[in-house]
Amino acid sequence: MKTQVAIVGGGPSGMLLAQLLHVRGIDSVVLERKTKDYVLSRIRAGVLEQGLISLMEEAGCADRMHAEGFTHNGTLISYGDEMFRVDFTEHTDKPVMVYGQTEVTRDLYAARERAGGPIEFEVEDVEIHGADTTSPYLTYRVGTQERRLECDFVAGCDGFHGVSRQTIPLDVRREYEKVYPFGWLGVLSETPPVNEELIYANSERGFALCSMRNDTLSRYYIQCSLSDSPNDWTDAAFWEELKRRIPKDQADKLVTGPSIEKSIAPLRSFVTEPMRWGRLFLCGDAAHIVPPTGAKGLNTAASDVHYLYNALRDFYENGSEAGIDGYSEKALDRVWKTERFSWWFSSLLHRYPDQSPFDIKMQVAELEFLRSNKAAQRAMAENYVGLPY
Ligand code: FAS
Ligand code: PHB
Repeated sequence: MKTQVAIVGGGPSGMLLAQLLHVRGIDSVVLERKTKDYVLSRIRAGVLEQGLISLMEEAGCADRMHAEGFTHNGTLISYGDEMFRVDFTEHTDKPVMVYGQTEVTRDLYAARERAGGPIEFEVEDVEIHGADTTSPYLTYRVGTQERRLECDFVAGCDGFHGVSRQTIPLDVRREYEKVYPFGWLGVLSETPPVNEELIYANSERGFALCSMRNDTLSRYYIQCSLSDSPNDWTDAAFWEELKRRIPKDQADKLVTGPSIEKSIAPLRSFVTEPMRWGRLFLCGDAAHIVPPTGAKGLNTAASDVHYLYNALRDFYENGSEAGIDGYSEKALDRVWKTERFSWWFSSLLHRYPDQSPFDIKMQVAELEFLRSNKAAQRAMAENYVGLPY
C-alpha cells in the first residue's frame, strides 16, 4: 500500500492531522494500536485553546463543539478560603472552550469515517524504515498479516509510549525531563459542576481542580501520592478530601455522586529535540509531555499539527521544503514556552514533599501578587488562552 503521509497513532494529534490533510486533498493512512472504542474511552483533557478551535473549524469538525462546548472567559484560583478570578477576555480578548478531548477525538473519527479515510486499528509491531531517506516506509502487523506502507512522510503521533520518538537515533536525540513527586487522581461524575468556571485550588493538603464536561458532568482532580492507586480511594474518601481542599463556600455547595471514571495520571515535563529526523516528524505527546495543570497537553499537540500540516501543504502545493525544514525549530519554540507555563502553574499550586516553610510563603506571595497585579494576571491569561502559533 502507498500513501503520501503515513500517520502513526489515532489519538487527537494523528486524527486532526489526517483530517486537515484530507481537506487539502493530501492522502494519509492512520495506523492505531488500539481499538476505536479504547481510544474514545480515555478521559483526558478538557480545555481547548482558540488555536485548536480554529483547526477543528478548518478541518470541518467544529459543529458539535460549538453546539455543546462551553465558552469560558476566566478561571478561579483559590488558596485556603481565599479565591480570586483571572479574566481572560479582559486581558486577551480570547476565551477558552470547555469540551472534552474524548469529544474532540470522537468528532475527528466521525469526519474520517465520512470521508472514507483509511485507518487501521489494532496494528502491532509498527516499524519505521528509511526515515532518513526520501522513500520511507512502515512495516506492521494486523493479526497474523504482515503489511508494508510506502509513503513520502511519516507523522509520529503515537504518544509518549509510541515507536516514533524511539526511531530517531540516540546520538541525534536530546531529551529533557522533570518528574513530579505526585500524581493527579481524577474522577468523572454525573453531577452538576460546583462552579460555572474552573477552580484551581492550592491548599495545605495539596492541589485540587474543579472542572467539568457539561452542566451535568463534572471532572475533579486532587493531587495524590505516586504510590496511590485508584482503588485506594473510595468515592466518599475522594469527595471528603476534595471538600477539604477548596474554599468552604464552594465545598458547602459541592454535589457529590458515584464516580463513573476514576484514574491516576503521573505528572512529568518532557521534551525531545529535534522533532524531525529526515522524513519523520513528531507531533504531540510523542515529542513532549506537560503536567496537565495548565491544560496544555492537547493544545500543544494542536500547534504541532498546525505547523506540520502547513509545512506539508507547502511541500505538496508549492514544492517548497521551507516548512518541513523549519518545522522542528518552530514547534519547539512554542513547546518550550508551554512547558514553562505548565511548570510555573504546577509550582504555584501543588504541595511538594521537600517544600520548606519559606517555600510555602513564596507560593502564597506569588498567589497574592497574581491576585493583585493586572500585569501578572495578563501574563497568566495570555499563556492560558494559548500563545500565538
Ligand atoms: P495520545 O497519547 O493521545 O495518542 C497517541 C495514540 O497513538 C494512542 O491512541 C495510542 O494508542 C497510539 N499508539 C501508541 N503507540 C503506537 C504504535 N506503536 N503504533 C500505533 N499506534 C500507537 N492534557 C490536557 O491538556 N489536560 C488534561 O487534563 C490531560 N490529562 C491527561 C491524562 C492522562 C492519563 C494522559 C496520559 C494525558 C493527559 N493529557 C492532558 C495530555 C493528553 O491530553 C495529551 O496531550 C493528548 O492525548 C495528546 O494527544 P496525542 O499526541 O494524539 O497522543
Ligand atoms: C479537565 O477538565 O480535564 C482539565 C481542565 C483543566 C486542566 C486540566 C484538566 O488544567
